[in-house]
This record gives sequence, C-alpha cells and structure tokens, in this order.
Amino acid sequence: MNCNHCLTSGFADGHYVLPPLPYAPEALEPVLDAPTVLLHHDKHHAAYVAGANAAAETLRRVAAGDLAAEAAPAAAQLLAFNLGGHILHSLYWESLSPAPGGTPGGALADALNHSFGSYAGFETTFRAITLAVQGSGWGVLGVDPVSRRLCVLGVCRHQDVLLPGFAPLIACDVWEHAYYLRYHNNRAGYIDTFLKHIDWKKAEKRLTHICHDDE
Ligand code: MN3
Repeated sequence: MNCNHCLTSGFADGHYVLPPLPYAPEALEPVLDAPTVLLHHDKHHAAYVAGANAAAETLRRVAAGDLAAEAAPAAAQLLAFNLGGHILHSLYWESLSPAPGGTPGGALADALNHSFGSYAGFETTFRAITLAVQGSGWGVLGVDPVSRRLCVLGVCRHQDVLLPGFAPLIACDVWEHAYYLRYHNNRAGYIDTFLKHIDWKKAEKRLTHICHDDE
C-alpha cells in the first residue's frame, strides 16, 4: 500500500468514488458517535464525490466542444471545492484511530521535534490554528515542499489557504457537521479528543513515502 492509497482509492474506472470507512462506524466511540460518522461519510463525503464528478464531466464536455467555454471557470471552481473535500475527507478517516493514538515515533517524531521544537509544540500549534479556522474548514498537518519542515495550515472550506505542493499527513475536519452532534459548539473539546486519537502509524507511513518519492 503506498502512502497515498487513501487518496488513490477514491478514484476507479474513470470516476471519483467514495472509499469505504477503514473501520466500523461505531469504532470511533468515544471520539465520535456512529450517527455522526455515518452521516459524515455516507452523505457529506459522498456529496463531494458526486460534486467532483459533475464538475469533471462539465470540464470534459467543454474540452470536447459540447459545452461553451464559458462553463469552464465555474466548473473549475466547483472541482477545486468538491475534489478538495473528497481528498481531505479521505485523509480525515485515515487520520483517526479507533484506539488511543499515543504519540508518534520514528522519522515523524523527529520531524515534529525539528519543526515544532517538541511534540507539545506541535499540539499547541495545531490546536491554535485549527480552533481559529473561521467558519468551515480544516486543520491540516503536512510537509512544506520548500523547507521540508512540517507545518500546520488552517484551510478554509476545502481549498483556500493551501500551499502548492503541500503534502498533507493529518487532517482534522472542523466543519460543524464533523462534531456538532456530540460536541455542540465545543470545537476545542473536539480538537483535543482528535489529537488523542490520531493514527500516527499511518501518518508515519505517509511521511516515509513522501520523503522517498523525493529521492
Ligand atoms: Mn466534513
């Protein structure tokens, strides 16, 4: 399985597809309740998959001359929004572990220490940036392609405030649909619980493959 398996499994036979949850919907108790997980995956994530396919189809029809070129800019915007949603949700499911996640080891621990000074420094940074995302968005830990350090981005919606070439490792959804049923308006409590249930093993694999892809 390569590092981006959770992303490439979202495409098959020429279309974006909804990847299955990597665990049972009730497996994330007590982080998230099964109704939240099921609605989030089967309705919200699925809607982004459908939206990405619709936008891609519009762009194909423009390229084929079946639609006026004027349809392309709006479709490109819709593709960025919906495919961004598909990518980040695919990563979100893989970011969470049904068991308490502990702390990272190996190269990822080294990278976090190098980039944030310590694991606590990472947590402080991630919590602050993710909590402060205005409205709907994401806290995303990933690799800055220029410095090769890890950084946290506060992504707005699914596609704003992203660096070209940024390679995401961990994504925390802070759209209200991700947490409102259980946490109500307590976004901070949700983020703290998320931090305790990160699947660091999978994140470490993603980091290893990102670094190897550079060689
Ligand atoms: Mn969501």
